This record gives sequence, C-alpha cells and structure tokens, in this order.
Amino acid sequence: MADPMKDAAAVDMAWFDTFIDKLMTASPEVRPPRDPYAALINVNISLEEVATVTRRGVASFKEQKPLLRINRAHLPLHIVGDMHGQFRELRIILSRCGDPANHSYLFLGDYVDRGVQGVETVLLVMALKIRYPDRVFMLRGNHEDCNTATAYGFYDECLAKFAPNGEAAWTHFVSVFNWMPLCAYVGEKILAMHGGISPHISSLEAIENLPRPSIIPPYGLMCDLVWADPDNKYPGWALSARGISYTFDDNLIKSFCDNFKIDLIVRAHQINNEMKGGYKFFADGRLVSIFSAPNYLNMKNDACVIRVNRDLLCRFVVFRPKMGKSFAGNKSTRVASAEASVGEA
Ligand SMILES: [Mn+2]
Repeated sequence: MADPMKDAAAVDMAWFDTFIDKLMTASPEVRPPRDPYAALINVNISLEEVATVTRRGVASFKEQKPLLRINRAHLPLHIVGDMHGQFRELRIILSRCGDPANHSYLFLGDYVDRGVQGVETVLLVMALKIRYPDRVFMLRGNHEDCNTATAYGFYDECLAKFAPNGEAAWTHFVSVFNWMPLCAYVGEKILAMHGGISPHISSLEAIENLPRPSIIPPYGLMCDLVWADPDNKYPGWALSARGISYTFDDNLIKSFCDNFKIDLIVRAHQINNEMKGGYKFFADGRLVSIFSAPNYLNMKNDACVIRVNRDLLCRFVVFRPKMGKSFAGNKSTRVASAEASVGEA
C-alpha cells in the first residue's frame, strides 16, 4: 500500500529537481543597458518559487543547530567562500567540483549583495541544501541579514525582480536568513565560519546555543562569527575599521586552535590583492581566508574553493577571471582552473 507521506516527499523532491535544473540550465542573456539588476543569466523566478524554497529552507535549517557538526563520512568536502550574486561563477564552481548529488559542499555565506544575481545564487544553494541535506551545508554570512542586505543591493534586487511584490520576496528571504547556521565543525579538526573567531567563544556549545531566529546583532558572538577579520596590524583583539566587531592577531588564532584542538580555521569575508589564488594564510597556516567570486567588482581577483579530502588534507581549486565576451556562458573556458597542494589540515 502506498505511503502518502512518502509520496508527498517524493513529489516535493521532484519539484526541487525541476527547480535546480531550471537554474543550472538557464541560458545567458544580453544585459540591457542601464538596468543594473537585469539578470546576466536569464532565469525567471516567481514569487511562489521564492516562497516554496524559503519556507522549506526555514524548516530545513530548523533541523540543524547553529553549529553544524560535519563528520568524516561527509568527506571529501568542497568549502566555498563569498559568491556575492555571481550566479554564473557559482554554476561554474558546481560544474568543476562535481554534482552535489554525489559531492559534498560547505558554503560560508555572502550569497547576496554586490553582484546582480543574489536571488538566483542564494536560491540555487538553498534548493541544493534542501534536496541534498546530507551533502550540501550552508552557513550565514554578514550579508544574509536585513540590515546589511538593505544597504548593499539585495533589497533593491528583490524590488526590481519581483515588482510589484518585491517586499514580499524580500520578507521571505529575511525570514530564512534569520535561521541560517553560523559555524561548522568539520571532522573535529577544522572550524569554518564566514567572518572569524570571537572573544565570546567559551566553548563550542556557546555557538550551538545561539538563539534563532535572529538578526545579526551589533555586538557579541553571533556578530563576530560573521564580521570579524584576522589582522596583525594591532595586537590581540582590536576594534575593526569596518565599524563592527574585531580584528584578531596570529597569537589569538594559535591559542584558539590549541584550546579547541583545531588544526585549521577556514573563513571567507575578505578579498584583497594579497590573496593570490583567492586565498591567504595566517598564523603559520592555522587560519586560511578564501574568496570564491572571481573578478569581484571588476577587481580581476582570483577565487578559490578548498577541497578537503578523506584524510583532511586540503587543496585549493583556483578560478582565475577571464575578461571578454568570448567566454560568456561557456563553462569550460570561462575560468582557468589550477590546483595547488598547500598545507595540511
Ligand atoms: Mn562578508
């Protein structure tokens, strides 16, 4: 006899398969002049689709704690940093690193803002997370927040793409942002988050017990996890020039890793011209910053993804920007990729 619950779940997953396929196969379109929010890849997303994915997203995040414990059975794992609405580049990363149906991913947040396809980017990652809950893990960045995303483009993108229902779409997104996990503990050796460590991490349970749903508060543990940066300009904890949270130096990174018996901290949140290959190490290799959006804001920067193998060895998959229209929409030539074996986790 048919199990109605099982049938409903199968129909549900079929819906997500169709939605993922639609996002992965949509064709590039020529961007009309003077429309900064026109999609670079033509995906028409309805308010109903936003409602379905975000509602299921909330339910899916509610099943997880704010600290994700990702065990070794999930290795190998690809760790992806900031995407900032660069939907084409997200599709390239997924094509290059492997189908999430049988390859694991951990995303470190900042899906939206700055780039023009935050809607498509965050919906694709979230749909994959819902469809493959044991393979795709998703953390919150500082841009997955109502205060930040109103200032840096995502709110305006919602208004433009879903007019006259932009506010409704925006509200759906904010409701799911407030439930996203903030930190991942991988193989009991790697700690990953969007921003950095915090003077308020007394134990991993402190992260596990963070209250949700919540906006990102202006102070405290949740704030630091998505906003803090490593920096040796000032000793110890120093107020960040961002105007929120702290910077922390190499000594703090080393003592944190020793106290928590962590080999490596992986975080995102920054790109600058010191980050050749899209990454930079701190504290003698105890912390690495990664950034996964190549040519971010036309900076011509490299980007990378970390591949953690079954022995917790880390490699970088590097994506280099290529300019010009000859590569538009062509997955194989849009980015050059290279691998460099660097350090151990
Ligand atoms: Mn960030």
